[in-house]
Amino acid sequence: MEKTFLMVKPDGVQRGLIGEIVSRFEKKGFQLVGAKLMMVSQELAEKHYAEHKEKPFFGELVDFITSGPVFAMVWQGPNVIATARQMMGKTNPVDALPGTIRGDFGVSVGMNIIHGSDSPESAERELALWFNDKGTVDYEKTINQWI
Ligand code: DAT
Ligand code: MG
Repeated sequence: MEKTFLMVKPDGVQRGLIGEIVSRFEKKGFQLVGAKLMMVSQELAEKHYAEHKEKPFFGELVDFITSGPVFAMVWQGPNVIATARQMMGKTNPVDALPGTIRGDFGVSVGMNIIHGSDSPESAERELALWFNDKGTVDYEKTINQWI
């Protein structure tokens, strides 16, 4: 079953949006298989955002993601990678539609509340980086036959 890496960023944690965000993915029909509240090291932040190393905002990005606890999660379900990206909304909240997480709760591109893997390749890379095959639980939910 497809898995993706989702993370409530420090702004989302500070604003008390963990429950709201978890709830949206649960209600959609996806299954939570791993989660942890954690501080992000400089090293992990730089690896996570390696694709943006040359961008002018790289320093700000790393400073922001290490500035407070994040809530890192593994979610599972059919097409969860692409669907979670739709539910998050566009990167810049000004472009994110109402009804999406960024569209409903964000106003600035830096503090846009949530991260989600953008492809199967990044999901695989990010899950290995953040969960390293540890801290996830394989379990059956009987409700899945109705989803
Ligand atoms: P996404 O988080 O939607 O996958 P991304 O991978 O292009 O977007 O960028 C990673 C994060 O970097 C993004 O969530 C917010 C920040 N960011 C992107 N573009 C930016 C910009 N032009 N100025 C400042 N921060 C930016
Ligand atoms: Mg991205």
